[in-house]
Amino acid sequence: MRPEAGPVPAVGDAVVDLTPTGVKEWAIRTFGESDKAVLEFGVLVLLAALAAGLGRLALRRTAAALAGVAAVGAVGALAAVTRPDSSSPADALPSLVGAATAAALLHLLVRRLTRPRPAAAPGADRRGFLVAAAGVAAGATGALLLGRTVGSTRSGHATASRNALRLPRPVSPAPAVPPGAQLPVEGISPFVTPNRDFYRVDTALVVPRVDADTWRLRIHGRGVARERVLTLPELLRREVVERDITLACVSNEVGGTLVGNARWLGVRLADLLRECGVRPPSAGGPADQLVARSVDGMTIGTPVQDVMDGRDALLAFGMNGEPLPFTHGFPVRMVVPGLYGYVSACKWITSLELTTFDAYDAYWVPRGWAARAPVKTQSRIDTPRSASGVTAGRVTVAGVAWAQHRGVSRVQVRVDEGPWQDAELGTEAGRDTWRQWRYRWQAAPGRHTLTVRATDGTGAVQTERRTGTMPDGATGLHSVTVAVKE
Ligand SMILES: Nc1nc2c(c(=O)[nH]1)N[C@H]1C(S)=C(S)[C@@H](COP(=O)(O)O)O[C@H]1N2
Ligand SMILES: [Mo]
Repeated sequence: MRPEAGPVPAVGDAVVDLTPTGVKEWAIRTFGESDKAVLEFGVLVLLAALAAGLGRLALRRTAAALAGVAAVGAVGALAAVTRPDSSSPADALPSLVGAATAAALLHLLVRRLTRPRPAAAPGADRRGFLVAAAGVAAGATGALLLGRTVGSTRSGHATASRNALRLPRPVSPAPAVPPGAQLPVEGISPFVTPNRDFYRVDTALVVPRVDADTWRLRIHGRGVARERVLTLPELLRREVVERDITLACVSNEVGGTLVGNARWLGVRLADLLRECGVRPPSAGGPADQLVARSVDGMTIGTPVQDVMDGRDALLAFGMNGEPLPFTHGFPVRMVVPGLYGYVSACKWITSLELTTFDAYDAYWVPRGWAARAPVKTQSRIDTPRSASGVTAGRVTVAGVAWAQHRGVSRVQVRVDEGPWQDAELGTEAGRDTWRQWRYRWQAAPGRHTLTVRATDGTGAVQTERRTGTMPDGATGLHSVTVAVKE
């Protein structure tokens, strides 16, 4: 069975989809990247509590307890078959087989406890019960391990296809990162975020492991004169480009870490669309929204105009010199400079449909997020850290600022309520990436608050007005307070 069809991930995923956005935001804020582990643990705790309750009930009313087991199984089965990535009723099987097994075991265990005791061996039933229960636990563990082994041979195909992937050389390589883009400051975010440190945000409880050999991308919809279905080798044979692009999440709070910069390898999405006969709205094309779908049923809507306006909107298969990691969308994802991830960066992509914003709302839109969401100008102080202590004298304040596709033209720092002072900028690598900055501060003893703001390439200054992440990205200035010692 597909690992995603298991009752725990299926119910967990359904809970994610049904959870009100406010609660989801709270969970991301509170648990960060452990949010999924917390959710799975919650489902397991709930199941354990239900099992204990049904076990007690079974001693008095076995039929009612069996009905309870059936109900739990039905919830799992229903969740599994109604997931958007479920294509077969067989996805109900893990829950149904699990419930049937649970019912049989409950029956067996309860009988052990309630059978009239033979006078000769008082207490034997309790021992019998414990032996049977231990047997059940051992059997369940064995089944789990067997399932894991079978599951790993399945995902073995995906792993093998990723190991076998040889990334092509780009016809249009990214220019070398200018040496001055990386400032020699301890504690600053590196200009290129290593893959293992790159933030991850998605709704998938089980990371999709897609076999590159069977992967397909379908392009269809309004204004598509020539529909296409592409394989990975076909994509790799196209004109390959390499670009440095900073990706940011709309859920990133001011000063947050849901942003990263990588060197992406892929093909230009606009060229591909043009070959399919797609025209942007500005040239009279009938579709203004490009909806990307992923293997796990995510839908992400991007303005066709943005994809085709000449920016480096990519179908990417490489990230920092290696094939995309599974967690970042192997084998192929979208990356569009200047747009938040939830409206541009579909991972594990399988289809691209041309439609309109009027006709279709992508996944996050009915959940209260804006349908269109360009990245807002932001800046962050990486060092010194908030609530840290420094020694009076020269202190280097440094961090990153981003305003993808507009570029960062200026960064300023304010100490307490003082005047804005220009920071030194790292060399610009391009307007689609973040930019490092540093400010040499003559720190006087006491508690001080440092605040940063950026100006984008159009001359617009980052707004001071504080807004939350909902519906289209947080605004406001990042501050840190530090204690300066003599
Ligand atoms: N299939 C899929 N793609 C997705 C998402 C998702 O949940 N599922 N999340 C999006 C969001 S909200 C962001 S911010 C980026 C994050 O990409 P990363 O995890 O590689 O950093 O992926 C986008 N692509
Ligand atoms: Mo996001």
